[in-house]
Amino acid sequence: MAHRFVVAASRLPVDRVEGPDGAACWRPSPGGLVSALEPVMRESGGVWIGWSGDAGPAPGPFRANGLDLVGIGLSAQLVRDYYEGFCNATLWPLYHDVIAPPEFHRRWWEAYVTVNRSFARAAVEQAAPGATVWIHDYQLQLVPQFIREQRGDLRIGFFNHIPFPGYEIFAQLPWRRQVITGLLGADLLGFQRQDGAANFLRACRRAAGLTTRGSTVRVPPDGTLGARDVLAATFPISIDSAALEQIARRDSVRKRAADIRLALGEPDTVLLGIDRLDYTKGIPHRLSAYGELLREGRLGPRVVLVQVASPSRERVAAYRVLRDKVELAVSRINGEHAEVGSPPVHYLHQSHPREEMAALYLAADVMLVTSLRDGMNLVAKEYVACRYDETGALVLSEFTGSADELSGAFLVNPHDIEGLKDAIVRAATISPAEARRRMRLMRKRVCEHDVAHWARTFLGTLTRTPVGEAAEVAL
Ligand code: GDG
Repeated sequence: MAHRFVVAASRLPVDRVEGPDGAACWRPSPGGLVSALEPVMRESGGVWIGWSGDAGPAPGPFRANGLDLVGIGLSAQLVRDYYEGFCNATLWPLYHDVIAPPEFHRRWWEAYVTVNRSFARAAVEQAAPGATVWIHDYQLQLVPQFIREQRGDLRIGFFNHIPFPGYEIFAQLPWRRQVITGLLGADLLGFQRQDGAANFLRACRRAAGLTTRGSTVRVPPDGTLGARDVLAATFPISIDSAALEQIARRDSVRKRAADIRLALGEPDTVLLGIDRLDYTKGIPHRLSAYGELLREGRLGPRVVLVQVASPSRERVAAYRVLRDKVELAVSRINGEHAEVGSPPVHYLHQSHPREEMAALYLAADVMLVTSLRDGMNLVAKEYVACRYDETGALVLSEFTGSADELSGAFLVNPHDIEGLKDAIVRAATISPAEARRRMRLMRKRVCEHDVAHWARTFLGTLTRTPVGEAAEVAL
């Protein structure tokens, strides 16, 4: 099949579920990325290459939810070595400033190369002459090179959803040079923040001895990639703000938000945290600050924290350790401060439908985002999108990409527990006029710079990047 637009992302935009007759079928797993790329996929006859999330053979090319999809199969061994190992226990901690110690195993690296080759093979098979290929995230950093070596005619873009670390940290990676070469197969490399792009350019100079000029890396003619210029630039990702606001405005969702407050015992202040249960999100820091505030009585007696911690990467050791740590901290706070029927922390280790998430955002007076490192953090933007009545306050870590854009937030260094406590108190006691002023600022940004704007800007830049006879993607 020849497609003019090819997306390669670690996961397919669908989940395999069991149908009523017991047969496997596919259910859309709606996410920001698929809603951003769907219009381009439809207009340009695009295809999405990804892994289903289960060990086993590839499902083969199929259509689901109106999209052409190609599955990549991973054996149980590759799931362990590539996904749980190199992606989640090497690259993820390394790229998040070694909050957890990264592990380096040669077997995991070999699995990473193998899986990246499978993705590249599928992309080469699917791409029409001159097609545009957009590769996503740290799981697929070698795919640009593996495609480029076979197809000089394609226009290749890569977007890194997580931070790209400073060179002192990146330099620990035994395969740093191979990763740089892998990425340099692309014509355009997109990063969430300026420091990500700058860190990458520095890594090109230091790890690979290449020359950079401004935002451009010069790839020399002696390698397998041919002499080319590669552009590294910043494209902060966003959300489908209008669609989420529409959900938040539904009567059923507003009613559910009111019911949540009622179920919480109609407190004066509802604080909310929503995160994948991940050590990058700073959940223990948030709980420490909240526990101390309760002890000091600075938030008054009628306050609750709802902490949604959606299950994530449960087979990776560091995530099991974090879960125990968080659950111990929650029990300690509740043990010290609860009265019968009214715990000060409501902890939900569960995933929720989108409508319930919107209701939670509506029910919260203060949203807490305390990541220690986060490429963007979409939760912060989702909270803002839901607050169409311009109420509510956001406490936001300065170590998120969102902090560059959401100037109406109370910015915090989550390691500074005193500073974090002060910010929570200020956010919880904000005047309605001040809250409106801050929220209006943030809403303007999130509404104008939505995920469609992100995709348009990236693809617009990619199609203007000179490359042989490449075709234009319909935007
Ligand atoms: C990576 C980068 C970057 C969470 N729990 C539930 C649920 N979610 C949704 C949220 C939000 C998404 O998951 C999480 O996005 P984040 O941006 O907060 O974080 P990561 O998962 O770490 O994402 C990050 C992002 O990629 C995009 O480039 O911003 O920095 O780490 O949309 O709403 N959704 C539902 N139920 C849940 O229980 N429905």
